[in-house]
Amino acid sequence: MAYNNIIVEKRGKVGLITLNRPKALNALNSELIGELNEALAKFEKDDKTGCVVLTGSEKAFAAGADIKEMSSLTYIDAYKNDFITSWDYVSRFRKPIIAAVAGYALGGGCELAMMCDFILAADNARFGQPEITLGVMPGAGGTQRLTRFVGKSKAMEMCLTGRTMDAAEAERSGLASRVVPLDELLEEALKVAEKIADYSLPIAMMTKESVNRAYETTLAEGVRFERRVFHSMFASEDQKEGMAAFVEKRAPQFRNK
Ligand code: CO8
Repeated sequence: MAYNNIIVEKRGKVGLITLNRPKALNALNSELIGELNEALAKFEKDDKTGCVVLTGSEKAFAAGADIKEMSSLTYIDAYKNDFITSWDYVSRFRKPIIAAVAGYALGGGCELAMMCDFILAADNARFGQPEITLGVMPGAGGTQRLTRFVGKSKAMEMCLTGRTMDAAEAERSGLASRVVPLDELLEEALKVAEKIADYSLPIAMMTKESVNRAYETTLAEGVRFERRVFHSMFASEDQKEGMAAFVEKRAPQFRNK
């Protein structure tokens, strides 16, 4: 299906979603978010999709929520319609999803990238939460997720001053998993996604769920959760295949991928 604000493709077992509002530096408006959610829901249902890459253009992953759309919003409308709640579907997407970020990832763009499982950054990436310069603060998890990624001091400085972080600082402080040259970003993201998609999908999904639990509970509870899920993996044919393949010195052929 054709969308107005995103491009959706399949590359083997990898779903590729490209934010595509070039004239507005991929500013996130409600139509774009609706399309993104619909594309993700389709990939979630599609048995032949094992991982998704979310990317933007070389200049901007996304320069934030669409300020022009948001500027006349009233408190009552924001409250009644629970503004932004539908924007965080990415954080509830159950399959692995990688943000491949080049250029600006500001405000809602930075928040969207942080909702993904990890961020691969191009060397020209710039991350920031500049909402304070607009008389608001981050509203799609920025004050919470950025703090968990980079710690209180950096998150507080970024949210209070609106300063941006370059790719090297983002990698150093744990916001990006890795930095790659701009012209290799998409190729590298797709390569990593293919690798993930080649493993057992349910095992990858359980691994994601378990890592995410680290952000939502105590260490003891998280370790307990991990153990329960780990035990359940011994009921899967892919565990039998993965370990048999190791013992027999051959490549595993996972069935559930
Ligand atoms: N919203 C709407 N339009 C935008 C946005 C935006 N966030 N960012 C850029 N644009 C538009 C510009 O208005 C301009 O359009 P036009 O040509 O019609 O005037 C076009 O994109 C190109 O932008 P610039 O001419 O400004 O390009 P520059 O290269 O000079 O500057 C910048 C690039 C530095 C990125 C600059 O555009 C900028 O500062 N943008 C705004 C960044 C910002 O403040 N982002 C935070 C927005 S608030 C927010 O995200 C709240 C989060 C809420 C939750 C979101 C849920 C996911």
